[in-house]
Amino acid sequence: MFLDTATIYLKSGNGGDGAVSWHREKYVPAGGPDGGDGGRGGSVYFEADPSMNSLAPFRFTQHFRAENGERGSAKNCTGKSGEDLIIKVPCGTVVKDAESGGILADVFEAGERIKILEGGRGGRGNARFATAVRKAPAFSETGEKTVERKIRLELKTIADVGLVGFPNVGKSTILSVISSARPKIANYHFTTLNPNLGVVKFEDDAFLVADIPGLIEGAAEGLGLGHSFLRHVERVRLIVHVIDVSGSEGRDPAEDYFAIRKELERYSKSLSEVPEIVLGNKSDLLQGDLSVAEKISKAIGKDIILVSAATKFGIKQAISTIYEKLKTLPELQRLSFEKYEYESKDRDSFEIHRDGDAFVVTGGYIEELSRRVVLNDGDSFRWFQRALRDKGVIKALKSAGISDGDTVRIMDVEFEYYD
Ligand SMILES: Nc1nc2c(ncn2[C@@H]2O[C@H](COP(=O)(O)OP(=O)(O)OP(=O)(O)O)[C@@H](O)[C@H]2O)c(=O)[nH]1
Ligand SMILES: [Mg+2]
Repeated sequence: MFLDTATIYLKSGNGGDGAVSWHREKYVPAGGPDGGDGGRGGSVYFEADPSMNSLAPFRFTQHFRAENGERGSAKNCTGKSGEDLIIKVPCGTVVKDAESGGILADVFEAGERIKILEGGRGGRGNARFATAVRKAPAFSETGEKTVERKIRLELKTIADVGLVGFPNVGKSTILSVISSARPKIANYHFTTLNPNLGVVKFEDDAFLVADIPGLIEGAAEGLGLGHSFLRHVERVRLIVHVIDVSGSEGRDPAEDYFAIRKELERYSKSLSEVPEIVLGNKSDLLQGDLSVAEKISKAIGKDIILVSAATKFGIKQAISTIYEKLKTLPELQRLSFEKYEYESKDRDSFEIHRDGDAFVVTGGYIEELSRRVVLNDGDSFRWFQRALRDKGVIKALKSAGISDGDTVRIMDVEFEYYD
């Protein structure tokens, strides 16, 4: 099954906790603190894999977690870092935050690796909290916990040329004669159910062609195979619009042409501005009467390159025209977008507000502190008070009008304030 969108859940690894430990050696009583730091959590990356062409692997596997960092241990041993998680996706996968729709990455070039989620920081061991006055800190820091993110993947195929046109005009047949792709070909509508890619070799060069199926009038509103495949035309450099000049199905090729143009325009203005070449296929059925083709060309106001995928008439010429045209067009480019940033963790700010008589201190700085504080440990609590003073929290409380005996609430603890 072809799948060009997927929703998955990603989580980078938590940081490991710092350790509390004391140096022990025979004949050395009361050694100093030697608890090591926790290891870093693994990060999550996406890597563009040119051998993949759909997001099918994400149909059944939706939860991905990088490894957590391990806790630190005695003898100042830092915990092992969590292994990074590398998830392979096809080239052209656009990664979005599912909640906000913000774009995190366009995984574009084969082999390219992009970090999506950063692993959590490891907590510091008690050895790191020792100072000249506090020789035996009995507390350490917990590792940073990471948050699971809901992610949306959208494949926007990267190709130089997009083959568009009404069903049954011969797009897949053309792809099969110009490239080594072997798409299904049959005399009914919607034979092709998902975009096919083919590499066209020309001179010593090559270009990539995508057969975009299922466009009919109303596609932008969901008719036919709907507009979902227009996503794959979005970033082609050149549109090759195929019409059936023979009108073999009793249809008017000029009308079909305008119907498809309308869908492209409805989908997006930029898509309608992509340069276009028109191929008049099934010319073998005209039996030499080229006046029909001239009429169509006049009606649509564009030159038509006559071809027959069945007899291969005009095919070489068409390939070389496409190739020459591509040479004049800008290279394929990744999306230009402003990278969505997850709110970077605020580790620095605090605020004070009143709750009845109490002074309540909250904010990112306080949460960071809470990773380090074991409140029933006197030593840790003293360190905490010191940190509040250094940070200017005490000063801010004073400006907020605190006086001796008032209650301060920070995290889960309340204490009385005395200067
Ligand atoms: N006579 C003639 N028949 C052709 C030519 N090219 C394709 N056909 C026939 O037209 C029918 C449709 O061809 P496909 O290549 O499947 O058409 P398509 O545009 O890919 O169609 P969908 O996948 O349904 O959108 C098949 O029966 C082909 O054999 C041609 O140049 N001449
Ligand atoms: Mg087809």
